[in-house]
Amino acid sequence: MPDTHLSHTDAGLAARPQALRGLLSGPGLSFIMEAHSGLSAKVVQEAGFAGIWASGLSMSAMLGLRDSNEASWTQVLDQLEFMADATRLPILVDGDTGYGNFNNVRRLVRKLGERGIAGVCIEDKLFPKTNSFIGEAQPLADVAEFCGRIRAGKDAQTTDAFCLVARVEALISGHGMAEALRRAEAYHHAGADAILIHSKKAHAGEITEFMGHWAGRCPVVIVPTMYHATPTDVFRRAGVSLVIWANHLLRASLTAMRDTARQIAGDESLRDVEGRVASVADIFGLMGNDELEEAGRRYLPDVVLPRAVVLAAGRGAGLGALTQDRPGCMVDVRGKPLLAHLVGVLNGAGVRDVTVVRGYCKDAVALPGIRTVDNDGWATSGEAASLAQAAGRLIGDSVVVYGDVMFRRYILDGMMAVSGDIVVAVDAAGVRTPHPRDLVRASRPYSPADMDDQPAVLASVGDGGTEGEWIGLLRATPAGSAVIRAELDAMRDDGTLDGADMPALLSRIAARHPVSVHYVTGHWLDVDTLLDLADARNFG
Ligand code: SPV
Ligand code: MG
Repeated sequence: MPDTHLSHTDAGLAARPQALRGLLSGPGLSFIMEAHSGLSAKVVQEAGFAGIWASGLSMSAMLGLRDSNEASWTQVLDQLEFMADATRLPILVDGDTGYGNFNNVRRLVRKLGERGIAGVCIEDKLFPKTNSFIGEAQPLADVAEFCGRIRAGKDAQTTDAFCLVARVEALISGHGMAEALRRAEAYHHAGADAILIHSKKAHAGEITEFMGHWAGRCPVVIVPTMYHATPTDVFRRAGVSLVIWANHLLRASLTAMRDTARQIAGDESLRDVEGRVASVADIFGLMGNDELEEAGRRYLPDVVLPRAVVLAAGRGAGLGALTQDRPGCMVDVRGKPLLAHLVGVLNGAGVRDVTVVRGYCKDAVALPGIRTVDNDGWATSGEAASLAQAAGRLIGDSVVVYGDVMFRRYILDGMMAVSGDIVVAVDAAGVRTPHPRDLVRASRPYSPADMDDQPAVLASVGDGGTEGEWIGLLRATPAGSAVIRAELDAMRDDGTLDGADMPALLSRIAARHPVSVHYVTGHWLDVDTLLDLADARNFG
């Protein structure tokens, strides 16, 4: 199981609060790192931190908001849920003031518990809060009232180990050390599990002084954002329990995002950025795509998605000089190879696994997302031999298509709906000069009233039939694919494979096994000649 779901058993929900409690009250100094999203939470875990600070400042900024309770507390809860799902780490939430009075705090604590959040820190200020580093002398909460918030929170916790940290703002607000200690003492007595003593001085003097007076009454948490130059050993020697690195992933990502955005805006290119940014493979890895694939193998039915074999070994000599250094399937049609259009239509119809049989100028046949097999004997063999090279891909639901055709996707969608193990698309319109070799003889002609509930049956291809022209496209069920493979084997055995084209193969199959005819009327073309190519360029 990845870190994507916490167990909702009582033990599962208690594990993370227990881990945070261990960081607060264990021996020595511990560290937790800010996160503000599922992604940043994963980064914190990957770096080896033992816990997460769900920073109010960072979570607000992540939403494009100010750290002034502009995000509602349920919106914060949603962010926390993503973070908790993304990691195994205990999360200490920056709960600001608790979003109101004692009543808001106890509701917050209950909801945090339900989401497996380990603890909350509430600060002794007033709702709506202002970030501690803005302005001077922010008003503080009344001590007794704030103690009520602490008691209500502790009474509402759903697991014993849940941690409530009380944050003392007296030093930041200019009320001095005595007031800070008075408040810390009161909050400790009200049931706080730890005190967060906050300071905005550029040195740690206030912190070490506080620690001296406090003398280990309960664990102390600090946020050294402003006194960042202080050596960590100073905190260790002073007896601090937990250091929060409060906002550094947000700030680091802001710098990186700005640099990258400016560079791309200026260059109008990705050239100098690629390699400096995380790869998409990195993102897939961090999000646990492997686990999803593995789970798919466990839970999805064993479905083999439809595959296609594209027969593209011939030169396409009718295109003249255009095929001097590439086969016809790679000739440009409106800015991309003819084959790319064909693969796009196949993909659009849900056929993602496309194998292209190459022959003439095979190295020129390269497109993202296709597999290739080679018919190196393409010059002396025919289409059946090419298909035989790809017989290993002809399993399950499959499509076989010539590499020089273009057709509207609805034709393939329509073929998928026709019953029969093997279905061929036949153009009945006769609007163009048909290739004699592809002429179809069928059990009945096309009728405009044809509703396809009784498909015509193929008799033969290429012996002068008048029912239409095979457009170079067939589809087969798993059983149909097996029939085609068996026929290819039989042809190899009887020595006819190398000399056979697809019409010969189809005629042989039709003599033994019903092949359904799906009639179409136009909306496809093949590119044999320069005239065809001109048509293809208008085939929008
Ligand atoms: C936060 O990270 O939102 C904090 C810490 O509250 S600080 O901004 O340093 O006050
Ligand atoms: Mg905050």
